[in-house]
Amino acid sequence: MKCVRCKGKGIIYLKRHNAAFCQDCFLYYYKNQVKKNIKRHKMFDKKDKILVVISGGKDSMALWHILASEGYNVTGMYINLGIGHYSDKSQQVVESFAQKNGLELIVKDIKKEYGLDIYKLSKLLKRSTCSICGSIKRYLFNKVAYDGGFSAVATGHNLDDEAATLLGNVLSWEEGYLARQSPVLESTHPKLVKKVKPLYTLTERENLFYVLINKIEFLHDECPHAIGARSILYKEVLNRLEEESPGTKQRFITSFLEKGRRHFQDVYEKVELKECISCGQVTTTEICSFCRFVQILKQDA
Ligand code: Q46
Ligand code: ZN
Repeated sequence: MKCVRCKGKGIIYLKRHNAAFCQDCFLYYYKNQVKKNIKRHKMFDKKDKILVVISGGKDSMALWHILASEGYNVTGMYINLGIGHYSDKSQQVVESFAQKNGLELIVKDIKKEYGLDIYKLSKLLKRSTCSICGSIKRYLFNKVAYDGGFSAVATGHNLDDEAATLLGNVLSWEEGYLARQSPVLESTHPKLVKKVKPLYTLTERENLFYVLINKIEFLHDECPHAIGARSILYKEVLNRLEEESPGTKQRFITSFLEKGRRHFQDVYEKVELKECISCGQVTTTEICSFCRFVQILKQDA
């Protein structure tokens, strides 16, 4: 196996590109992909202040590392969601990386700061912990970014995540979600900050390789609530397709972005946005779900 770029010894083979790379050329390829994605979708530039959402897993750690090493103005944001050992361990990993590399980090603790408990809320509202958790995270990403004057919120979503989400949304024709699925979600309200996914063309395996080569510490464990999630089944199905027909995931995403997504555009634009009467953040209801969660738990105490 020879490296396609320098003809040295290849150490990683990327089936969908039918290409092998040595360590240095893999890093070159990886960096190039990220740079291209940022440029192609006009995500941000060096003058912009970027809030990078960090969970402590390989994808977000890779994103934080590459953006910082490429000289972007990045600040990490970690949310402690009160998920026992998983949250404590991931916070440690993230804080130690920030400290060792002299990177800015904002930490939010939903229990300590807002009295929120995703388990209590899930019981009281009869909703899954993931749906409660997702609402809280989305709210805080945007609020912290807006209050701090950031130009964009960057997340570590990879090609496997994006293809699995797309498959799930297509299977049930979730028009609203299909309209929102994009590597760049432009702001549609002055208080909504743009969302970007610079790693959307890179796979989980490539991100893992990147963190291993760069000796970046990361949390190997997944959130315990991710186990058994439907998205894992979709990933397995897509992996099977990818095995048989390399490039399936990338084609699925790129053709959707080029040809499919525009058909759902009006669904996205038609959503009526308001400002929460309690906190002023953007919502589709009178009071946003975050403020409702805080109220519900106060009443229950
Ligand atoms: S939503 Fe669900 Fe994640 Fe929250 S509870 Fe864990 S798995 S962290 S991406
Ligand atoms: Zn609110």
